[in-house]
Amino acid sequence: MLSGVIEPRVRVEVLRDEADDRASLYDATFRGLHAEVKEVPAVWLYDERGSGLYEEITRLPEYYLPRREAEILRDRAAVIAKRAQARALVELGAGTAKNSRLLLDAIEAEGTLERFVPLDVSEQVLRASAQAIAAAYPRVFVHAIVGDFERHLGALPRNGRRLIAFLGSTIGNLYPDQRGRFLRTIASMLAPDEAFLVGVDLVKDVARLESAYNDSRGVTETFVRNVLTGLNRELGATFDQQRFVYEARWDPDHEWMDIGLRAGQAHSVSIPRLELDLAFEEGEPLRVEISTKFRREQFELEAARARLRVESWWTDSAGDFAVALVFRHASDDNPPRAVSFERRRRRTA
Ligand code: AVI
Repeated sequence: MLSGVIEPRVRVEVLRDEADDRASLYDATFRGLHAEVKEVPAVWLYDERGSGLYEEITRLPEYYLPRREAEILRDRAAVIAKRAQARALVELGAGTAKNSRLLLDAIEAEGTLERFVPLDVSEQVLRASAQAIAAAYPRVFVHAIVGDFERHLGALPRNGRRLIAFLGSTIGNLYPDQRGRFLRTIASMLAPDEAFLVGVDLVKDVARLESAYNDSRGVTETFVRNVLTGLNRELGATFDQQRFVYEARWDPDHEWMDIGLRAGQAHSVSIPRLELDLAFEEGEPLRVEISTKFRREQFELEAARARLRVESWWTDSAGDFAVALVFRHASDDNPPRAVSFERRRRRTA
């Protein structure tokens, strides 16, 4: 574990181990390319260039998600801050932490804010945003954690009541089983008075959903194609961009956007560092990510299965996006003490 102090109020803790991460990414890539629908882990999207492209996506007119979420947070941040009484705002997958500022402002105004704990896989993005937040909030200590929200939640600092935020509908990029595991981990790490705040994109008109991922400037396509560039660079692969077309389409059965590339013709690709020769049929898809869209009842059910309770559910004025304030299930706060069979028998006798 590496630690570094850049300026007195910023601490950057690196939980990722590069060699370990690379080994597990290569392993997941190998497995994904052998799945029924060939797939590349979405982590490949977020190299330095990809992170910049994603920032650009968040400003696209078609990509409504961050603006809708900001509208909700502007309206509700004060209520959230009052309810959460948080000394620390923890943000999972923080990136440039744009919408977190709305929460930081409100928690600061509530008078409880001491620390901001952003967690992100990208060290570079995190260091820059940690510095920017420290400069903008002179009374706040920033403890940035370079890590993965699926693996490093257990390492989050616990000194003082936390509000744990997972914004931007990033939860929608997890498959249902991963999401279940993630929510169960959140439930297990929340203290009874701590809150989890999650932003989710909602099911809506298909044309609007598809245009959010098929923007007219082609930024999302470049973002997704950048994965092939990364695979060629890092694994010595021979993916040829010309042989693939970009595709982002609504899958009504799973209620997710299916995002990736499709082989225009039958051909093979070699990936020497994975010792793999891969045959693509004409029209065969290569998935890069899914982006699930939610319905309230479904989300509440998933939360309940993970022993979480949705206390508030706010949407923007257009009903496009929702922010949910979630707590551990009340009945888990004081689990009933096991009464032995012998004592029960005596009591009922
Ligand atoms: C990060 N995540 C919430 C984005 C999404 O909408 O699923 C990633 C993205 N992919 C293409 N555009 C945006």
